[in-house]
Amino acid sequence: MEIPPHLVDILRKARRVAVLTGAGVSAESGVPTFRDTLTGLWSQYRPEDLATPQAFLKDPRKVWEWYASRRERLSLAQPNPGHLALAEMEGHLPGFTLITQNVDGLHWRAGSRNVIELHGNLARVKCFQEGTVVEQWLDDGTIPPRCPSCGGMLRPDVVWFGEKLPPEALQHATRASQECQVFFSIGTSGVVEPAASLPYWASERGAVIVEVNPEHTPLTPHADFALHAPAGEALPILVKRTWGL
Ligand code: BV8
Repeated sequence: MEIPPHLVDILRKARRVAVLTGAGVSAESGVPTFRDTLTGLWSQYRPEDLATPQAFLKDPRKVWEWYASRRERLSLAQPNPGHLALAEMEGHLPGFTLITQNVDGLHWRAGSRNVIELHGNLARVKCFQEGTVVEQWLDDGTIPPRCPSCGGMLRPDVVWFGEKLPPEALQHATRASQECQVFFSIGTSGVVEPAASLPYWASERGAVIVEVNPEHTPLTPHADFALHAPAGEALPILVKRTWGL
């Protein structure tokens, strides 16, 4: 996999870099991408039909069990070389912001620190009524489990379709996108808003846009560099070529 020498020069001079990741960066950790999360058991549903408050109210057990099965699968997953390369990149740059759409927590586990979780985190659970995060609850077999303080249903602490993103996270991500010199879009189909707009905010302010994705996406024509390779292959080579150790 060749890294354009011009990109290496740009990265070496960069002071502020922003990265947006999607499900593709976790694919090599065995976490199905969102579009194919619905293989097998869930293939008859569209993600948008399960990851919504309406779907949860209509069939709380089914939605809770979908997330429980994803949590289960995640417990077997490890950060892959793509996650690790991003954690290493952070250490080489004065300003580095990692904005993720993923809810799998793998960037944290890989050692990344300045992480913005735009869509929440699968490992956290909150009360559907109060919106407060709940650490412990009575596991009496009731599905979904109930909030210890108000008896309401518990739900995963993720942002569903039709729900607002955490305002401070979105603000922070937008600012990082507008202030960076280089913006990476890695492993995302660039469909889901408002995350999908972040690269355009960066490009509008003159940032160099780098896409890492084996497939073509709506962003590809707007990217200054498009690395058509898996993140777990391209990112370690990029980091080594730029800050070689
Ligand atoms: C909001 C958490 C407003 C839950 C997620 C137009 C029409 C209809 C609806 C809308 C619209 N415009 C905006 C909307 C609303 C909607 C939306 O964008 N819909 C889409 C479908 C059009 N957006 C929302 O609802 C957002 N909220 O807008 O609120 C509002 C305002 C005020 C008051 C109330 C409301 C909330 C969106 C967040 C939804 N939650 N996740 C959960 O995970 O269960 S989204 C979920 O799907 C992911 O988090 C992620 O964001 C998205 C999947 O996208 P990707 O990550 O890109 O994954 P995907 O599988 O698509 O692609 C993987 C890519 O990786 C591919 O390109 C593949 O080629 C590549 N790849 C594969 N292997 C590799 C690889 N790349 C590199 N290396 C590899 N090895």
